[in-house]
Amino acid sequence: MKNILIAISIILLAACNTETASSAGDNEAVGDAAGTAGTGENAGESATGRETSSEEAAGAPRTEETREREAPHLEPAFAGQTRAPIPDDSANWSVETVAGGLEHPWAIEFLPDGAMLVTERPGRLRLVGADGSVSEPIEGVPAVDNRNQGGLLDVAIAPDFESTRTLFLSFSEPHDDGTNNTALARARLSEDRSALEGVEVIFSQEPAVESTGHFGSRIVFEDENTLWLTMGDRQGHPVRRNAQDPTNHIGTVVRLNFDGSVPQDNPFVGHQENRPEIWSYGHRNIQAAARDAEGNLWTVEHGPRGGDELNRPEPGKNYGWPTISYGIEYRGGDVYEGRTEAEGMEQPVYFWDPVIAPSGMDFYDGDAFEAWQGDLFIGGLRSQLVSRLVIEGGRVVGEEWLEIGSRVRDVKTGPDGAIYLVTDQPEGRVLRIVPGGD
Ligand SMILES: [Ca+2]
Repeated sequence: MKNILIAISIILLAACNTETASSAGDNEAVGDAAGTAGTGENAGESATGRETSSEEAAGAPRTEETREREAPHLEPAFAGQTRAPIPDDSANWSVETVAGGLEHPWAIEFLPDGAMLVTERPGRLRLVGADGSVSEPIEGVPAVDNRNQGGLLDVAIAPDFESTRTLFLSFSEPHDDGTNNTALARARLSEDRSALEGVEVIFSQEPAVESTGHFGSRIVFEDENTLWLTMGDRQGHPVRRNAQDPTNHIGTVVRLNFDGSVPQDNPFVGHQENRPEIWSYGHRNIQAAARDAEGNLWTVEHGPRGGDELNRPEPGKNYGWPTISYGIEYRGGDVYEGRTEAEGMEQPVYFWDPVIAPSGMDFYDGDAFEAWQGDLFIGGLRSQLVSRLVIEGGRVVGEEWLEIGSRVRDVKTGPDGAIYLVTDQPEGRVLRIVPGGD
């Protein structure tokens, strides 16, 4: 009997591991409910099939999302907070493959000459030429904990890269005791671009915990001196409760000087207990972030089932997770009390129910698509699309879906005006959205 139970346990564990391994990105969405395979990811994977809604027939504005909500009992706080109408103006586009053979690429960044740096989540950084050539791994990347959602994550070159060759990497920092945390490293790319020099870890999220999920993490430059790093809640109860406690870095955005020191105008500088690195808190898992033309930080985080959200994080503010949220738990049921509003907690600018599983975004400022100027393009994992948001006056007034057909992990406007993507696959690719087609 005991042997049978052990055998069953092993089979169940193997099943869970398969789920985890085959859906590394989507565990951002499904992983809270290890063991409820099928409720989240598989249902979501078929998300691109759309039907004409009865509302459309009745003359309501057309929206891209027409499926039933996961949490219809949670009412939006204001009109237009979800399911914005499809914009009248758009552009014809098609997708080209630029490069392939990349293992779970996580981030793409352009160098001044048009070559690309691409991270692979298992722990490699490569150069991809404009001609699609893929380099050997660049030497000197810090060791990463690449279990599940962890690994080498974002890459960003400093504003003064041309003179300093400075770049930043975010990653899952491993420790001997099995814990890990999101971390930020600064390094210099060697002149021949084959190695990193002077690698220095300038920030480590505290505390380190035993988890392989919800690391965030995107790097966004505010200006020539400061940057934001987005993080996650480290997945699961009770650790996620820390997102409501700004005396630690769980579920926060931090703002740092380029050497990792704290800018003295950060909101909690001088506070007795709160961490001075924190810019905003109460976030679940921010895998998409970008700066708009006015210099504001925008983020999109993986929410619970039916609760992905867009925020414009402001200094010192609380974005609510997990006390308030749209959506429900992946295993079903309300998140704690099922509240969407509370005193002192910010509403999302926009939310998606069902989720798109967001990862990577950019404001478009290229020359190739006149109709898309200033719009926000957000990559979707389970939704396998890029969501184009038209934003006016701090609100989303339009949403269009560009269906890609692969899990989109990062989005970046290229020097040629095309929108570049990387796909989250064992044989991941660099794609680009170009004008033309239908
Ligand atoms: Ca929130």
